[in-house]
Amino acid sequence: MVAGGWTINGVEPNGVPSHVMEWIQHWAEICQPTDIHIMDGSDEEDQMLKKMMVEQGVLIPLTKYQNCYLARTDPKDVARTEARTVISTKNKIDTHPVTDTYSGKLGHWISPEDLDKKIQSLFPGCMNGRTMYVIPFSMGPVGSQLSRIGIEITDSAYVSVCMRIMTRVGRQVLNVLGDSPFVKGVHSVGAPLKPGEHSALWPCNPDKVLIAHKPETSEIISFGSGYGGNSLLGKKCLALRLGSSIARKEGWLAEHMLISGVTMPNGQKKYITAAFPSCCGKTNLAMLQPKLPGYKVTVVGDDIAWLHPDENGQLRAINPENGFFGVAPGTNFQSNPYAMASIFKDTIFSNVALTPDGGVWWEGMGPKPKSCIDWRGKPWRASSSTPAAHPNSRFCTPLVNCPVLDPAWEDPHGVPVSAIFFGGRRPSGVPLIYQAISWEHGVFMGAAVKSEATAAAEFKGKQIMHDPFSMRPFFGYNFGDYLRHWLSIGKLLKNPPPIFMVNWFRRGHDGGLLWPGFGDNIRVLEWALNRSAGQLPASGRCVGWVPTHDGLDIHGLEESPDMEALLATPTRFWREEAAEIRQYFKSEIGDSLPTEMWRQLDKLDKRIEVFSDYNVEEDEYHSYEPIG
Ligand code: OXD
Ligand code: MN
Repeated sequence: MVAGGWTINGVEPNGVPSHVMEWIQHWAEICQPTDIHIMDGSDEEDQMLKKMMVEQGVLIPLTKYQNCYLARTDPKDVARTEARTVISTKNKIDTHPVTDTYSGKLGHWISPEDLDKKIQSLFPGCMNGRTMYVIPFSMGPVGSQLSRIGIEITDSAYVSVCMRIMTRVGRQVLNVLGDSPFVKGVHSVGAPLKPGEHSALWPCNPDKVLIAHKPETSEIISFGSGYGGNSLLGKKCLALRLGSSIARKEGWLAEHMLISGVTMPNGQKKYITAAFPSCCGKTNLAMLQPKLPGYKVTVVGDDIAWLHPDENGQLRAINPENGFFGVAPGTNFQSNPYAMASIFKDTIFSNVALTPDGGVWWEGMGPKPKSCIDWRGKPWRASSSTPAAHPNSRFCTPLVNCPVLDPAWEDPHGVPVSAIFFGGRRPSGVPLIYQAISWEHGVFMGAAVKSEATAAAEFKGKQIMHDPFSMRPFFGYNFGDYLRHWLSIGKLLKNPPPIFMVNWFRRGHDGGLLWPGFGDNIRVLEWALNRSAGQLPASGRCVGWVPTHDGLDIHGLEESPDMEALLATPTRFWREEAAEIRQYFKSEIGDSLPTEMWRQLDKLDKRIEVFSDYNVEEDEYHSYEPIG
């Protein structure tokens, strides 16, 4: 059948609401695809698309596993492109907190007029020679009051099959949508084909990448990149950037957080959420295998949490996603046995190495294979000096594969949250764990998060960057307003969950990590949950409440950790840290910063002086030499 001249799956698009059809037709006229395919989300469709991509050489079947495939991206299209990710609002101040000294770091603003001009220069004819896939998807359980419906148009079959893993895709979504509005996502790899021309295996247009968001009209426009964070529009674009803006208007929070259930030896179960910057171990913590007897951790989500205060003043969380888009390097049977148990079925790997037996390998997975094909498709040997897998290579796996998926993972009302964690990679100065003194102090701690840069975006090296709430690349609106919103949510909660900061990455004099991490992180969670229940004393320090030196259960650890070094709050470090935070607040957030945040910073300054005698002295700070 035809709509405006286009064949749609060769059939009548029954059941597609007319406002959706009009929108599809509008973009088809601009992008000029060869044909249109509206996804029904069925297994048959999935198999058909994968078969087609295998024939084209876009996907390589991994014969060692069940229904698993490998994709290799263009080497220029391997991570989120933060510098080309923009938010478009009528007024700049609604996107970015500082109006005079624009730095772009807390949201890149573009005017609607300039964005329209860019769209007009990029999209006409961009899908020539390609199929336009239309993907109706639900973020959150289909039909839940807390879920949101989006539709993504894309000319990438890879994006279509990955979206089917990461979100709930199909006709049932359109049935629930009816004639309601939806989030409109348009994506093109930006590589039109002339008649008779063959497509590159990974078409993209790195010089022209644009990832744009229009919170005022609920639209996402993505051009030139097929990399997941840029092209799977339900994830960062909808669930975080537009999501945070919708959440502000509606009185909830959209956060870059995992959600997990922790069952304690007494059988009590508590849910936690935790925000860490990209590539800092959210997936590992989300499905941690506890090294303390009697504990069990179950996962609701590993990347995004939508947090709603319910009518009783309890904070509740849903995971809007349906899959894991996890970082492969470093994942192994020790660091994350449950991820390893999840990913060798129904998974699409991107940019990992291919082993001779039709399997995959990455750095930190286990013993090196003698030889393999690296992520660029080139022969690789164990003696090679380049990595076999890209540091930001990924597995895209359905949540249902996870053996420790929480029974309430699809509860339409969400799970109750008992504690909130922030964290980052901090080689020195920041204790293994500390607890905020109040909700307001916790919001300040979130605002002051810093972390070493990782491979998830285009940054190079190990510089320590501010990443407030681990949301720096994902804020959909003015960061000062975001902080005000967090402060106001605290007032809606009857018992606001306690807020903690954790740092698994502190290093000792020799540059080695002081804490074993992974399954032993349960020892830290145990302390936090006992603190939440008011069952433990703690030591008041400049940063907040720190465990007493025997506060954490460290029995049974192979090597006794240096708890003194792990929990130290060196005065000189914290003086410099507080001064640097003040500078950051002033230059990056300026007048938008709520006065409560200045108050919290003044209090930190005071506590640093009051507690200055207490600390293990500065040698710990000075002796640290960054490694690598
Ligand atoms: C991700 C990221 O892919 O944060 O989750 O980059
Ligand atoms: Mn993430």
